[in-house]
Amino acid sequence: MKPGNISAYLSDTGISASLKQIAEKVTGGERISESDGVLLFEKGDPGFLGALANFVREQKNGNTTYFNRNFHIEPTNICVFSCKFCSYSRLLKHREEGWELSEDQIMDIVRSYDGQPVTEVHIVGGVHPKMDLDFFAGILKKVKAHRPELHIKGFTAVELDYMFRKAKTSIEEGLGMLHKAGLDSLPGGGAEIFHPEIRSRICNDKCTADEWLAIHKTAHTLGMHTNATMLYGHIEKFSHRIDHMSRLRNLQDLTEGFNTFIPLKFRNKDNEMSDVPEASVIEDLRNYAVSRIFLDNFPHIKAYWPMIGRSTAQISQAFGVDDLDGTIDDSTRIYSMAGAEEQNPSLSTEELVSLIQESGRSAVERDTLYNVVNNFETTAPSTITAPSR
Ligand code: V47
Ligand code: SF4
Repeated sequence: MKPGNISAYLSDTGISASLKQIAEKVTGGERISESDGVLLFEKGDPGFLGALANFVREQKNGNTTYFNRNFHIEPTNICVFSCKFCSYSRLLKHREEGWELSEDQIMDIVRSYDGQPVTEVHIVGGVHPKMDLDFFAGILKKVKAHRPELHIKGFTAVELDYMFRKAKTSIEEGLGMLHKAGLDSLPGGGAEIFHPEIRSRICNDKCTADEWLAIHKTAHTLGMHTNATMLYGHIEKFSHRIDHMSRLRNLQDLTEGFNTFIPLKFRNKDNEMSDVPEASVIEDLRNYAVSRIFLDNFPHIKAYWPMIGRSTAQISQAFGVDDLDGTIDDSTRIYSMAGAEEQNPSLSTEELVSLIQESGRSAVERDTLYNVVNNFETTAPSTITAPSR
């Protein structure tokens, strides 16, 4: 499915003057303001937002949708923090359901992918009081010694902030040490919603927005690429989402170190925010679209398919998304435990390629830094284009 053409909207007299002005800015290559971003959320219907986001997407990434072959390691779900949206952390409650992997167990997981054409391992988990900087530096060295070409994307800024404080080291020193040990890039987790009005209510005890941003800025300075996430669809307002993206856009202007923005849909199963209803699929799509339009300096927007499910992942490609993450196994328990769409997320490369091609896009396998690993020719019989207005 492809959205309608934005020029049809621009010549349509039925559309509000303010939305038309924003569309003209975007098609003219001009950056939109924070108030424009809020207005898009408030007034933009899905068809209009999809058409405008698709214009940006195709300018940046053409018809390509990327994926990669990766696997996940979650060293522990024991966590010293108590984010209200988290269904995963087990420190105070249900400690018996917690897991803590030893170095050997982690290396067993790495070895279990020997001979498989994976290019990346994503290491992320809870913040365990005893898994410290030295423990993780040792693991990074072992993984690199075992499989030097495997890209290690690991540790959210929240995990790193805690590790560095415990080790009484600066961000520069701590990150420098992990980078030297084998850490190649940082995932985007822990960002949640930066604005203190919301952050104080959903994750009061972990690192602040400024601390999160400082860690990513330092990583960029060290030459590492990173991602950024936003946990949306709970108690935040549209203005908080735009504030979040604006802080990221400002840092990206300085460093150009972010690769990908990943909106993460809040799931409400078994957590302290279970009374908060989840966003609709339409809202998910509108959110992808506004992210693509607002973050004009982010190369990629990723839909994390295990969270939103395969169908929404397909449609998201018409709303600004150009990356569907990886062909991964069922090891990402942070989502399945929160009620994600895919309870056993596993897609073969062939399945992911067809999922992309059925959407009328060209599937490209990438490595973590978006170098092309494999280009799959489009074999989809037809592209279904939504009728122009
Ligand atoms: O920061 C926790 C989220 C994140 C819930 O960089 C929840 O490629 C929804 O960092 N509902 C960690 N989300 C995951 C992460 C990530 C994921 C995919 C790709 C990348 C990347 C990074 O998981 C946390 C938090 O925002 N999360 N609980 C929940 N109930
Ligand atoms: Fe810990 Fe992360 Fe869960 Fe927060 S979201 S409680 S930091 S595991």
